Amino acid sequence: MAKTYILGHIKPDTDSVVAAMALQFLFQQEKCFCHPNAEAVMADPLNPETSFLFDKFGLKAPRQISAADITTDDSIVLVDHNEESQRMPGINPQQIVEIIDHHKANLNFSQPIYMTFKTWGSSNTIVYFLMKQNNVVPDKNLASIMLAAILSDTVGFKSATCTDKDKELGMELAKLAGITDIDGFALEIFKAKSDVSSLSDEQIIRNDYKVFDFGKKVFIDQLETVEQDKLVGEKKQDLLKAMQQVKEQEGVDLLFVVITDVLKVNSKILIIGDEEAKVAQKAFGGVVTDQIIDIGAKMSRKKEIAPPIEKALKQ
Ligand SMILES: [Mn+2]
Repeated sequence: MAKTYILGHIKPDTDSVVAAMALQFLFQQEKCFCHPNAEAVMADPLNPETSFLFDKFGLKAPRQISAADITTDDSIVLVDHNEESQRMPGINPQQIVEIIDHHKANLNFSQPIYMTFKTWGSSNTIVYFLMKQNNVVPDKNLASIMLAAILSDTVGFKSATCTDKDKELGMELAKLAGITDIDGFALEIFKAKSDVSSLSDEQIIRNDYKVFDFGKKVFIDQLETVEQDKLVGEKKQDLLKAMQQVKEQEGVDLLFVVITDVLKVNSKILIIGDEEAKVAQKAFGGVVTDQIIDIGAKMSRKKEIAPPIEKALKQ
């Protein structure tokens, strides 16, 4: 029997993996989606945060597959991504029948498909919304990790991408999960995410980076952590050295490393050169001191950090 594979993006985060599992649950409960033989799968292994959550709730991770495992009769549902650069390499776009996502769309398909796009903070908010529309209720463990995924993607309901819908539906999931101490749960997730003890200095610089083309090539890495003091303190010199190496390896014009403290709701940027200092001061105001600039409560690279840098470069 032909299968429907539900796939999150490559190098999946908690939102991606859990949304695929939640969709599998929904498709199995509700026949109107016409995916009777659906399976959540993933392209790469779990990250440390997601592993922590699966251990905590005793859940099994989806199977890891490659495009070669998908036969020509099978269908594909994408969740938490849509662009080709984010998809499992080698999958045939003609087999994609449906997309559920909260990112900017960049699509050009030759066939009509089902699409559910919302500008909410987490794909799991969208999947739970679809569950509610169809009177499907997730079990306690699934509700727990769906809440975890929303808290992870919205930095505990605090990021600029978080909407009222994320809070409203997140609170409903908390009730189903029997979780009352939401801040405590969020802190546990942040600690799992920000455990940098196993990462090398270069891995920290490459932890979560994007290279933007703002006329100049700008590398922006972001680390969400509860240990900001340590990273901009005792680890600063080592990180600055690694930044210089990565800058040369990548051949970028500017390189920034943003250390975001998710509890204090504060970001500090490590500054390696005069050019970076000039651009950062123009973009955020304030002054670079000892190769650090404090940019206050800005936490979203997409909405609050990359746009001012782009603007400063174009002035
Ligand atoms: Mn997401």
